[in-house]
Amino acid sequence: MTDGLRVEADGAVATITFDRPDALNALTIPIKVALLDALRSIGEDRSIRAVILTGAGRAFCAGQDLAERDDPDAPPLDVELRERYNPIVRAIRALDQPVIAAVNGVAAGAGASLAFACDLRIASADARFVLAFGRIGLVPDSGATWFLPRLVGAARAAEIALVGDPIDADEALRIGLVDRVVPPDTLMAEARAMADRLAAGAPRALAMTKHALQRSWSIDLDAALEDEARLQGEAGATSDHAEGLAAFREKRPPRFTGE
Ligand code: LHQ
Repeated sequence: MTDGLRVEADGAVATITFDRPDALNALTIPIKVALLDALRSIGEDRSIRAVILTGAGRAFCAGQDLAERDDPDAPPLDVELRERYNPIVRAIRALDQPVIAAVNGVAAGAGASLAFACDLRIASADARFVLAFGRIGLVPDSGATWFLPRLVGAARAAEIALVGDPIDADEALRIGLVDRVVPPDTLMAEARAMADRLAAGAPRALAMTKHALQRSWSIDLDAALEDEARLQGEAGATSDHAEGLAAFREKRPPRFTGE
């Protein structure tokens, strides 16, 4: 556990909370190191079947801590990205467990990018996304140039990235940047309900689905069809598939084990 990041497991759901509310959960090096460690250990923990990423206070995450950049010994930006941000984005994508961003407030810069990297986004009505990079003379990073056009299409991505106007929760829902918008006081309950649903799913099939959706962006239809056939062969050989069929026949909810 590190100052600025809380990681809690409750049953099959792990919740990672950016916890530096006075600085809108801006990311320092220790927080980034702790986040990467947490993602890696969750990845090895088969008892965790879904992950929630959220922020304490009125922000999800304001991105890079700009005060940290005043340190003359701060690593160059490209090094900071290669060594700290990019591994975090890769770790979220590589997790077998689905990751839900519960966007409780402003998500700016790399904070927005981390929300984009998650599998699902539930936003509080108070949430807003700010592609703050351009305002400080930087380019979108931590996957923003890759995720944004895939989430909202090329034209909207260009406007969001180049013009940089904040996007409120309703607009984010309208353009497909978030999956649903809920009242602020119900956000965590809604995220938890979604996490519980995912945690009750067949873990290997969900993991294969997550990774297949990801791969689909870089392969053609023939390759995707073959990918699906290969994965279905694997999924069909699991005990969870047999359990799913038995539960259907017996008209009861399935009890998936991940086997
Ligand atoms: C902050 C921050 C913050 C420190 C609010 N840092 N204190 C990767 C590679 C390496 C380096 C470069 O960057 C990157 C990727 C990036 O993430 S670049 C983008 C970095 N983030 C930003 O530029 C966002 C800066 N923040 C803002 O624009 C605003 O604070 C937003 C729009 C997020 C929220 O605005 P307000 O709701 O009006 O809040 P505020 O500005 O009053 O902030 C509240 C406090 O939080 C304030 O501190 P204070 O002591 O005055 O109360 C801010 O200084 C602090 N804070 N963001 N990133």
